[in-house]
Amino acid sequence: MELNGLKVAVVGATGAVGNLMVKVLEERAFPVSRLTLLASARSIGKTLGFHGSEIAVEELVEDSFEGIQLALFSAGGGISKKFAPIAARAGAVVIDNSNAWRMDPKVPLVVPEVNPDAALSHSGIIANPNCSTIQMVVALKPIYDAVGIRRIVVTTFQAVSGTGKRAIEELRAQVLDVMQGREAVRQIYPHQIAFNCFPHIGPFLENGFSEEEMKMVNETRKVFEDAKIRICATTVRIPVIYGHSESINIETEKPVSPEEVRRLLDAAPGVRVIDDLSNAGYPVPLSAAGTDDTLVGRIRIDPSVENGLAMWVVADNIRKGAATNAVQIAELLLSRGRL
Ligand code: NAP
Ligand code: 3JN
Repeated sequence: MELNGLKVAVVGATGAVGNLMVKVLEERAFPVSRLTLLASARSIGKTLGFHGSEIAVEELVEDSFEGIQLALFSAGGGISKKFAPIAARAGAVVIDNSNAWRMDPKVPLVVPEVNPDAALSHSGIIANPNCSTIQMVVALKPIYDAVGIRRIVVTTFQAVSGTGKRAIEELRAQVLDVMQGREAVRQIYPHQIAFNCFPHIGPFLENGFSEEEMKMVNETRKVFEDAKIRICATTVRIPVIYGHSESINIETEKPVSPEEVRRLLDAAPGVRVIDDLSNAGYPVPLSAAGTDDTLVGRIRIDPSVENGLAMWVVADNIRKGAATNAVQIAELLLSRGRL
């Protein structure tokens, strides 16, 4: 296939996120002249469809990036740590979905609706934040800009697709096991996930928080360029396949009414307000799944603090939370003549 466009590689193309990256490149008609699909040796022999062609998956090796202009990575932090600099040295712009480079001061951490200009200062690698961070900052940035935010308390309700394709299979298999009276088999998670939930995402750290919780704290501070904003996160895994939900309480610098917040969010890029209580109108994972919007509802005063607001935010964790955000960064670079 020879089309006008860029030579693009997707690293981790056979995974939950990588697969969707290929789909999102196609859906958004991103200009691709040649697509290289990379994964482990286990995937040799597999193919993926792209614009009507079947493309063979290749094994990721050090020479994989010759001639590549854009490399989208989603094969985990270890692979990104080793191969993103190799791809960048070969001349590619890397957009990395892992935790490997997010907090490196030389690497921009970008959500196009929130801090697009940061992307322009890259030196070969740009990082995508964690999915839970992305949807939170998309929803909060318009409020942050209008009235300032001093403090955030967030509890997440995260879908199993955030853990990858094997976790999706684990939930499906456990649901069948339980419904058919068998014991649920656990392989990925520390507890049964079917008909259950647990406040445990990533390893626990010495401060008692999980790694996922501290990602939300540190990444939000970096994206907002605000080292002082106070944040407390609790991240919870729930038996949903696609769509992370977040209950968010904020303390703003200046007072703001729920009506004004609805108006600000209605005008914000990438945000859809669904807040119609009389018709059970609020976001749910099943309405976010398969879309690229960040859905916000249940916007109300939090009377427990001065200038308090509470809201409920839902997005498709592997679309806006990962694949779509990465492709949007590439589109942003292209539109600014930086790709
Ligand atoms: P997944 O479904 O388990 O897929 C993992 C992918 O990595 C597969 O394509 C796999 O290839 C590939 N891979 C594994 N080991 C490899 C190796 N040694 N060499 C080359 N490729 C290798 O996981 P996922 O859910 O797509 O997530 C992948 C990564 O994306 C995560 O580890 C995380 O860093 C990132 N992620 C980010 C977010 C976010 O919040 N922005 C959300 C989810 C995931 P095989 O099929 O050949 O094994
Ligand atoms: O669990 C989720 O819902 C999101 C998971 C993200 C994730 C999973 C494994 C490794 C990450 C991430 O994006 O932070 C990583 C990682 O790159 O460290």
